[in-house]
Amino acid sequence: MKKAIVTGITGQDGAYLAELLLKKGYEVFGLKRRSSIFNTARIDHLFEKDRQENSNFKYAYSDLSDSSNLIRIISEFQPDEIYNLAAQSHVKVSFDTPEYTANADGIGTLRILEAIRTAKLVDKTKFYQASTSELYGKVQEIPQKETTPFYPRSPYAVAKMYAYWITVNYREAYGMHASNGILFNHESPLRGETFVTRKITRAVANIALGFQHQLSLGNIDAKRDWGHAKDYVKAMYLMLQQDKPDDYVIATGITTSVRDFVIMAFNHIGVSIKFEGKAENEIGIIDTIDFNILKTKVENSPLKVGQTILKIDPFYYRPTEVDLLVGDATKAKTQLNWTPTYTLDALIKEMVDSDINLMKKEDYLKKGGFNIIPNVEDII
Ligand code: NAP
Ligand code: G4F
Repeated sequence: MKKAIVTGITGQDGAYLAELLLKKGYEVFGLKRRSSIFNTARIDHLFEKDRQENSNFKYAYSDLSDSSNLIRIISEFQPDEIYNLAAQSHVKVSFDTPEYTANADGIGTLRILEAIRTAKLVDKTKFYQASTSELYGKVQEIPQKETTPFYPRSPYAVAKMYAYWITVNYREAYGMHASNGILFNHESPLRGETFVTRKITRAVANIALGFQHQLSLGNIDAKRDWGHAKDYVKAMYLMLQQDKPDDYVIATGITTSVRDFVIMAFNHIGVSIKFEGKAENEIGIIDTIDFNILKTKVENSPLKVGQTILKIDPFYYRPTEVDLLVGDATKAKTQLNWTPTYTLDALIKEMVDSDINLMKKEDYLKKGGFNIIPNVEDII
């Protein structure tokens, strides 16, 4: 039985990857950090299975700032594979917490690589680093591929740049099986609520139900290449099954603006939007409503034509923005036989439907609508 350590187990990708590896018969050791509130909602179903069926899912407390903890865990568990998914992953937050972000996202990767060396596991343990399309930042080429020069535009991206190169360096210096997945944005019903896609799909649900009046966003003209996290964790796994380590872009090859994401998400409930005004004064207004569609999603919705449901709030602007990302995943297609299976339309449908179901639950109202994650029994 293969053994894998997954850092960032409580995050979106940690949850999907753990489920995938368990299905493939791995023993999975998830690393989670201590929190003052429960932070395991995305993986609680795996704990339940563990208790009921004595399955192969275990976890330990850990933090990427704690070298001795990482050395102890890696030495004791002797993993075949380590997937380093833990990170302060929010780009805007990294401008407020640049030093912490550098420590966790940059030096944290070094700590794991050094722990592998200290535990004398260089020849045994394969390493995956969660690299990012944010490395391309102010893009030097369209679309972006493995050979496109990096131009990071945030403390997050700069920290991830260190992590990328230290992974390459340990591969070249010590012969480690260490690979970078340069993943473009990937989303799901489990996506953190402060990333723009989930913020939008939650707002669509809440606005349709009358729990929220307006959605406030920042730069709606930014463009992203959005895929589904389920597809992207498969690529992580495939990278570590190769004879040789390497770096791969994982993307759909299609780019869409935040504005169009909003339009598509509201269209899914039968609402079309028109935009008025410019820049910070721009607003989104309900233009038409197809009540036949809306009724199938939310009965007795209070939505009305002419209602303003979107406004721009400069609070969400970033000091330096990444305007456009679109990836070329030809290498992954050719060498890993990886292709995305979700269209953006299907992704949005799944996220909006999931959030409508979530918001309808009594629990949601009781808890004020925060910190609730879809209870997805079988997420892969
Ligand atoms: P996420 O949902 O934000 O999850 C991040 C995980 O890291 C959470 O489990 C979090 O714990 C944990 N974490 C944060 N700081 C930590 C620390 N100092 N020590 C230990 N654990 C820590 O992110 P994701 O979307 O799953 O992304 C997974 C990885 O891929 C991240 O490294 C991200 O930067 C990278 N990435 C993501 C995307 C994307 O579009 N999703 C694209 C490219 C790369 P808590 O649950 O306690 O917060
Ligand atoms: O959803 P976002 O916060 O994702 P961003 O910045 O692209 O980063 C995500 O993807 C990266 C891969 O490229 C990961 F490495 C990273 O960890 C994270 O998962 O923002 C997307 C776009 C940005 O241009 C942002 O300015 O949406 C724009 N945006 C507009 N209004 C907003 C908002 N973003 C957020 N979070 N909130 C807004 O209200």
